[in-house]
Amino acid sequence: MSEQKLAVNEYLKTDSDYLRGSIQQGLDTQVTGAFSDGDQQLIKFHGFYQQDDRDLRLERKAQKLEPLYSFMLRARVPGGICSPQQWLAVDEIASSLTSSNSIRLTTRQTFQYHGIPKRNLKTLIQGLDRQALDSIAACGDVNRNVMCNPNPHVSVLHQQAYDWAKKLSDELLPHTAAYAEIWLDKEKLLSVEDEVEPVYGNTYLPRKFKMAVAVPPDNDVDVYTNDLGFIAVAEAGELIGFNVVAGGGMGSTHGDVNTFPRLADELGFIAAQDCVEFAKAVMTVQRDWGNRVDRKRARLKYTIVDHGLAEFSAEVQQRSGIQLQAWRDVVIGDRGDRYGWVEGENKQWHLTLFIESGRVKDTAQGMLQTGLREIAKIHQGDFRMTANQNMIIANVDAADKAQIEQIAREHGLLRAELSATRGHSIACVALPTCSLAMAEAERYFPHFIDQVDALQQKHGISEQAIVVRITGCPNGCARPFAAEIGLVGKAPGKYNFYLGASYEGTRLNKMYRENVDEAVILTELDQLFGQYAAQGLADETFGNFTVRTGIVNAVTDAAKDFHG
Ligand code: SRM
Ligand code: SF4
Repeated sequence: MSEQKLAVNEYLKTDSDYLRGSIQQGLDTQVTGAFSDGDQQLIKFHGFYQQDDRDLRLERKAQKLEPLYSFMLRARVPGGICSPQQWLAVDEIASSLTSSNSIRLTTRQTFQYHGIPKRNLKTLIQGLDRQALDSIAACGDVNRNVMCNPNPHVSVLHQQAYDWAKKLSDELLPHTAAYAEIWLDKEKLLSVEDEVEPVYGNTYLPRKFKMAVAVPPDNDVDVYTNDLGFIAVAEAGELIGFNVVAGGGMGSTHGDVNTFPRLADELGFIAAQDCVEFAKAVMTVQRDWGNRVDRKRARLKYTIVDHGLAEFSAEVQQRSGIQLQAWRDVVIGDRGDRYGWVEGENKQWHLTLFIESGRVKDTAQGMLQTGLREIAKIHQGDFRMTANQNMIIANVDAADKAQIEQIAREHGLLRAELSATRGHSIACVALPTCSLAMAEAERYFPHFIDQVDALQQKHGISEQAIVVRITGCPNGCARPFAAEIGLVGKAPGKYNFYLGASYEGTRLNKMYRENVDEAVILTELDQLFGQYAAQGLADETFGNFTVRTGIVNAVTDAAKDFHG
């Protein structure tokens, strides 16, 4: 059998001297705001992407100018927790070193900066480093930011789950000193021969790898959409172990039946102290078995589909020496955040703020960036970013509640009119920064949700939260294939329209209408909401209703069913 040629990125990784490439030379080059093509792949491992403002592309081209290159940098913040002091620094960096003047909370509990000129990258990374923050492995073919339920009202269990999420993140970091050398001016201490990557090797993983820790009944982290998920199992309020799921992912390509979103398979239960070794074994199986020829088929979900779950599971157990036990009963509930104040077991108070599409910015609608800054100046607890792009002001003393609430209110951080559906819905970044966007998402979200809210009101179903998710393309950054109503960008103003995922995130949706515009979507929703109001069963969610009544069929096997 003839050897298949590996994907270009595989050669780039092998030849990169453990992720150094010619990034330093690219940084020193003043004639262009860009990095070389090869380095554009390697900088992702350092946490940033080269972008250009797509709103300005044509104008720049007409003026015969190079695209206005800038960089998007994503920090690595396991479980989304940072201190007020860190937040103040994050905020100051956004104002002084980026042209977007904003901070973007992401669907994986961290933050991004947009519009960083090349000349500011090093200062920015050093600014983060001074606050013990970094961006290594926030992107690239490695284990990404590890998510963990941030709701601190179940403090003991949450803390235990978070501790493991943090450990998973720390233990699975790349070992290369490239980040420290290039960005933090650390001496090159090791020769390349000495610099080993015990888990990754010099070819790293075939593709990105994502992990999440869920604390039931909350499923805010959308655990089944991850490559590897740990669902906390507790006894008497203490963590005893995890149900493990593997092989989830959202990314797909329109019309390409070899690619599809998939929810993770349930593997079984392991003791809490085994989770790191188990994760390492899953990652090394993916490292060795994953597809290094076709990057579109390189995620763990395809490795599991191609080898079969039994073979995969046996290999992981054999490599780790950890025997999977029977799956424990857990109830998976809600994916939304709890807005407003909640008192924790620790007698501290926690305030969850809705941040539309995670965009922390001062606008005519609200001075969100200033508001969070003012809170950070007086807050004694911590900040927690959620997987729904929101922010929790956590661990507030009862005595400080009133002042924090007043600042939040004065700056538009507390929305009186927040509907149940808006509070459960998210959108990806898309235009103008995302080079892969085919349609608007973040900028379209407020208007679209206004229309959905109006239709829900019309049919008297406003109390029912419906999980709506919009993305500008089928890569699925806002996990749209796990939404009760999913819009996935196809072309400007046109979306594939999906229905039928479960409210809890345990069932994928299915395409209902292809390549349709807003008028069609709203006409359909008007009818569907009418049917739901008239025929929905007590406590029946909208997603379940669309499947029960046959409006869409449930997806039972993503590989076969998704493209319908
Ligand atoms: Fe994503 C690529 C933004 C979560 C699947 N994602 C991108 C890029 C970097 C575009 C690019 O490659 O040039 C986007 C940058 C836009 C911008 O201008 O900021 C981007 N992804 C995001 C964020 C910021 C969306 C958001 O609105 O919050 C999320 C950052 C998460 C983080 O903090 O790490 C984000 N991306 C996700 C998720 C959701 C999740 O992980 O829970 C997914 C689906 C789950 C999955 O991985 O399958 C996701 N992003 C992708 C993919 C498809 C991967 C695939 O397997 O096919 C791409 C494209 C790629 O990797 O080639 C992508
Ligand atoms: Fe960009 Fe597509 Fe991800 Fe949206 S889903 S941020 S358009 S890659």
